[in-house]
Amino acid sequence: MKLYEYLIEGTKHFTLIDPDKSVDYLKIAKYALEAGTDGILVGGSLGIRESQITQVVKDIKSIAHVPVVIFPGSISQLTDEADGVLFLSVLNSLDPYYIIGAQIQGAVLLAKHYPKLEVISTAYIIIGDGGAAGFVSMSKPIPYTRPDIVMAYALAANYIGFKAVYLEAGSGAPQPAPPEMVRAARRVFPRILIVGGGIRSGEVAYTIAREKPNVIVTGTLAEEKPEKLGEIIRAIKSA
Ligand code: 1GP
Repeated sequence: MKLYEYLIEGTKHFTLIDPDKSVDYLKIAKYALEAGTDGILVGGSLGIRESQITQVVKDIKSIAHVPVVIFPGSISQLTDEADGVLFLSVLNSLDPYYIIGAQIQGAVLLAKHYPKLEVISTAYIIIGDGGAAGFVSMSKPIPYTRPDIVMAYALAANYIGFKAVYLEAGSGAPQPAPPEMVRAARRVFPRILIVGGGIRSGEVAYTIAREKPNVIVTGTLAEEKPEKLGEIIRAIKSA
C-alpha cells in the first residue's frame, strides 16, 4: 500500500525518533512497536547527518512492520531506506529559505538520488511554543488562542494542493495544539492532517483524536516515558 493511502485512512499514532537525542533509538522503536504504534517518523531539528539517518532508518526498518518516514529538519536528512518523506514547507516561517529555499535543494536531491522515495508534500504550520522547530525555522508561531489563523493557513494549504498539513506545537511543548485548532484545520483540509508537540497523556490524545486528524505524533514521551505509549495509543483508537 502506498504511504499516502496508509496515512489518509483513520486516525493513526506515529512515534517520532530524533537520532540526535536518542542513542537508544532501537530500544525506543521496539517499545513503540510493541505498544502498537502505526509508524515511525525519523528526523530532528539539529545535528543529524545523512550517514546517520541512513543507518537509523535501516536499523528501524529491520524490526518494523509499519512505515518508517523521514521527517527532515534539513536537506541532509534524506535516505532511500525509508518508505517516504514528509516534504516540509514551513508556511509561517519569516525566512524564505524554510518555505522554498531548502525545498528546491531537497527536490533536486530527491529526483537525482532518491527517486523511489514517496514524497508527501506537507504544509508545516507552527503554533504556540514552537520548540526547536519553530526557532530554527525562523517561524512566527500562531498563538494558541487563534484557531481562525490556523484555519486560514490550512485553507491556503488546501488550495495550494499540499498532500498534508502538520500542526506542530514543537517537540516538548508545554501545551499541545488545542482541540479547537485541530477542528479548525480539519474543517477545511480534506487530505492528511498530522498533529504533534506536547502530547503526553491519554486524555489529551483522546480530545485531539476526537477531532479526526489522520496522524497524532508523540516523540518526547517515547524517549522519557515509553511505558505511557500504550495509554496514548489506546486513547487514540477509542476516540
Ligand atoms: C515534534 O510533533 C513532534 O515534531 C512531537 O512532539 O516530542 O512533544 O511529542 P513531542
